[in-house]
This record gives sequence, structure tokens and C-alpha cells, in this order.
Amino acid sequence: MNMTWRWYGEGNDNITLDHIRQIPGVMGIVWSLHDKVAGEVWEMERIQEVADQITSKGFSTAVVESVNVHDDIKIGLPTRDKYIDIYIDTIRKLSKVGVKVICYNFMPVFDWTRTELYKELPDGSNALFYEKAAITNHPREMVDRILKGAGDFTMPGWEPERLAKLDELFAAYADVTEEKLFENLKYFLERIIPVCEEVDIKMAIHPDDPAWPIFGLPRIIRSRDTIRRMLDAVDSPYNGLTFCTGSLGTNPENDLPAMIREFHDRIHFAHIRNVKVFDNGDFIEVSHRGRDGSVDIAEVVKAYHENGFTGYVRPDHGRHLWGEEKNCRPGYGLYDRALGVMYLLGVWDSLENAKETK
Ligand code: DNO
Repeated sequence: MNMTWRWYGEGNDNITLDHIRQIPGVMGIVWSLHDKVAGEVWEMERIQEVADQITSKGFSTAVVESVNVHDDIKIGLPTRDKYIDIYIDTIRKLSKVGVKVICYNFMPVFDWTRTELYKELPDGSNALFYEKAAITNHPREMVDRILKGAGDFTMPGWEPERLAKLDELFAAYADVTEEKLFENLKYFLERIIPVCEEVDIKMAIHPDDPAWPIFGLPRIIRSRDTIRRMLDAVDSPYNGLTFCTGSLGTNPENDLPAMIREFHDRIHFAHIRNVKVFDNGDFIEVSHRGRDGSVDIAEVVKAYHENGFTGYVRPDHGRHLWGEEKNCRPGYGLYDRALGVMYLLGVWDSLENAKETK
């Protein structure tokens, strides 16, 4: 298990690389060029600049999250080839600075979706919350609430300029069924995976969050069967997964440890976090500790350990603690994620120790 930490970049994150160095066990930085919108060219100088900042503090640059996929690729428009060429250009450039895994998603219009960013928990902290009944047929209201809540912090997949044209975007996706979206993903993968094989970069698709269709938009990476179909469609080790327990864990029918056991050799990046799912389907993000939520995190780590997992891992969203929500990106505060690292490493180390004393 190779522990990493998502960092939004110099001047764009309230947490610095020097802070991150003080969290035990973190070896790599999960990074990106966060000002790039989907479909834009990534210049080599910019890539090199961020990679140098990261390596100068002793961290690895192996994981990039995200290189966002342009909507034209997801919709399957004739312009998609142009955007796939740009994507390939970025893959090639990233391979020159030690990148080994790219995390991306294929969700139409929205990346992760929540209805509230600062829902108070019984202990006085607050966290991202999803209320099923609040998802109506009118995404505008939800989008405005999320963008307002994020304040000055940018959030990948929530670009205000793109979401300003929400009606047009929804209209463009009108004929994109689940089947069509899947075909478009396959088309994209068939073009990029040979390049990934050549430059040794593994693609790791992030599951849909939450794990079901929203606002009538199709979602295709949300269960054991949909994941199996995607992996089989382009059957190369370079076509893999970001296995996110927080996203897949929103549907209690997903047996996460069983899925890890089945897919472990195609999981290149593990996002580990916990959610508490209520009987009515609402859910809130909680601490990483297993008993605080609905995901048995120790069992998840055990499933990785059993399979000798050597891939990259990061604690995912955390609660906002001790008032930090005033000054951090939603879900990406310092404290709860740092506690998460220690919980995950604690479970891992105890499994290692037990193995040694056998
Ligand atoms: C949530 C993240 C996702 C992820 C993208 C990858 O915080 O895990 O936003 O970065 O889906 O493209």
C-alpha cells in the first residue's frame, strides 16, 4: 500500500507540501493542473514546474487526478477525436515526469454530487451530505448551492463557466443512453490504452458518485457488473480502476471487500473513505473509522492486504474539523484526512505485524 495525499497546488490549497511532510507514511502527492478545463492542452513547462515542486520535497509524482474528459467525448460528437488527441498528448507529457496512474471519470455533466456541503454531525463537525429528496428535476438549484458553498475554492468537475450552460449541456446529453455512454467510453479507451501501454501509464476510472443515475443522466461505473463490463471491454492491465469505497459504498448492495478481491489486479488507485447510509438512502460522509459509518474500512484494508496490494492509496474526503471549513476546500481539510491516513496505516501495520509473527 503506497500512501498518497491529494494536493491542489501552490497557492490553490490551504495545505502546503511542508504540512503534508509531517503526516506519517505519505509518500506521494496526487496532483493535477487544476486550472485546466477539460479538453485544454497541458503545457510541458507547467507540468514540469509542479512536478519539480513535488519532488523537491521528497514526494513521488506518480498519480495525477484528474485529467478531465471533455463532454464531446462522453456525448460521442464528431469533435471527440480532436479532444482525444489532446488527451493523448497529455498522457505522453505526463509520462516524462514519472506519472504512472491517471485517475479520471466518465460521469456526464457532474463529477461527485451532494446536496449540502456542511451538514452538522452529532459531534459538532460537519461534512458533505446527500439527501435523495433534494435531488429534483432541477439541477440548477443544486449547482448554485454547491458553487456558493465552495466559495473561492475551485472544485474539479464543478467549473462555473461550464455549468453556466447547464441547459445546453443537458440538451446535448438528451440522446445519450447508458448503452451509448458505454460505447463512447469504449471508443475513448480503445484509442488511449495502446498509448498508455507504450508509455507505461495506467488509467484508473473513478466510479460514479453517488452510485446511481441522477437527474436522468446515465451512470455506468457503479456496481460489480458495470465494472466487470468496462474492464472486459478493453482487457488490458492499463485499463483499470480507482476503487472508491465512498462512492461505491453509497449503495449498500455493493459488497466492497468482495469487489476488491475480484478486481485487485486492476485497481491502480484506492480512494478509501467511509459514508453512513441511512434507511431512506440519504448518506453523509463520516470519519474513516469503520464503526462510524456503513463501510467496514478494516475489512476493506484487509481485502487489499490479503492480495499484497502495492498500488496507490489515499484517504478520501474528510469531515471539516475544529472550524476549518472556513478555510478549506469542501471535503479536503487537513485534520480528518490526516486522521484517516493514520487509521488506514494502523490497520495495515497490524495486519503486517500479524503476518510476521505467524
Ligand atoms: C472527489 C474525487 C473525484 C475524482 C474525480 C476523478 O473528491 O474523488 O472528484 O477526483 O471523479 O476524475
